[in-house]
Amino acid sequence: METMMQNKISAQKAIELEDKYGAHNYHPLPVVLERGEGVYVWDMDGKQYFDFLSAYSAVNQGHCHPKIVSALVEQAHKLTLTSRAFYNDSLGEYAKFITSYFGFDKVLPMNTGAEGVETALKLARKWAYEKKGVVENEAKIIVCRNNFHGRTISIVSASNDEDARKNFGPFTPGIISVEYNNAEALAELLKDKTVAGFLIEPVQGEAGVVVPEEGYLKKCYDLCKANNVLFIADEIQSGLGRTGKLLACDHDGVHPDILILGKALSGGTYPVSAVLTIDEVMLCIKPGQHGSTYGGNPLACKVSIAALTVLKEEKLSENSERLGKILLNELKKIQAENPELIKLVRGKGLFCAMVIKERNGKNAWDVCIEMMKNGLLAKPTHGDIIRFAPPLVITEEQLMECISIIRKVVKQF
Ligand code: IF1
Repeated sequence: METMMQNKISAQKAIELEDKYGAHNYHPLPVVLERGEGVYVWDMDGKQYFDFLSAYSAVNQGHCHPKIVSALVEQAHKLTLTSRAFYNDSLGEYAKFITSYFGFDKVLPMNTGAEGVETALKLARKWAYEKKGVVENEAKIIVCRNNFHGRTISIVSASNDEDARKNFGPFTPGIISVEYNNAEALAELLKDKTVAGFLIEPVQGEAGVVVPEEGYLKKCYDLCKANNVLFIADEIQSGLGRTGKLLACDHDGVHPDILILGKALSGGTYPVSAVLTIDEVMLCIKPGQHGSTYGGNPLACKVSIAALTVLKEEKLSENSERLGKILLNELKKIQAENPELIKLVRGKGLFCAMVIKERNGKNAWDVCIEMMKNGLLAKPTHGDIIRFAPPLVITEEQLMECISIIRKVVKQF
């Protein structure tokens, strides 16, 4: 009888198999994970790490949260997927739950974040033609420079990141970009009466946790209202407690016209996204005009209710706000102690980033490799930025342990 050890492939073998048979669309850190629980993950050799990426903020509730996993397992034994060709006993309950949780009339359930963004763009265009009176096929969407909204062709049509766009053309027309954190520039573009919507990440994630100035979101929202343009918030990464409030829009008291959620909407157990808006917008889509095989499936509904319930019951937004202040403060001290290596630090809640100055050929990747060796996993973005985003269940004691790891590693450079 083969023992566990005998039939467990090695970490190296796992990497080789992925390299040989999998697409090369990522360049992962050289660590092979096997288990996760709360703020911790373990590699195949049993080494424990703090997860400071949280699967790009999909596991805000911590890895394998017992309440979310048991909701998943319980429903998995009952009914996983009916398609929307028939009703199921979970979607109505979920729709009521999530719309009252965030304060919207209706929800359109999808699966990935990109599908949620695409759905929001289709809703905005349809609303522009059928409610705002824009001439068909003339509707425009304004997006922010350095945005990240997903990987579909229409979404990368809105990107100014060459890696995301190169050789994926031709691109979707009707998308114009505006400088982030510049309300005056937006005001100028909103003079165009064919604009349907303004799509924004309230805090830009991939760009390296770029936090706009206080009041910027409110100014943009007011400008959109004054010009009958939909304010569309992509809170797929910044939402669900990550920045210290339930939504990053809450820092400016903005209630978006269209809200897009994903990632932690399922606590990292299952792809779930959602688009929430008012009846005037949502009812522009009639039966047969939009959908998806898995959108609104019973499994997703139950998992999402559990994930949102955990968020509230365990006061994860409050924990993110309190510990985020400590994290940013400590990162600022580390920056002051190492000005030759660290250009700047920034963040909001447990959503922080450190911008590294390349020195003696060492860059953010090398810092992440050293942190990995010291038991903390983080990933560089755009070469010189390290994102620090632990699960929101982290305790102050665990956070202080992580800060000492970061301080120790930075000193080595
Ligand atoms: C990758 C980035 C983060 C997102 C926002 C929509 C989506 C994302 C604000 C699309 C997804 C993921 C995608 C993943 C890595 C990660 C990422 F580095 F790519 F940019 F988080 F910043 N809006 N972000 O952050 O959601 O379709 O992936 O469910 O593509 O490499 P998705």
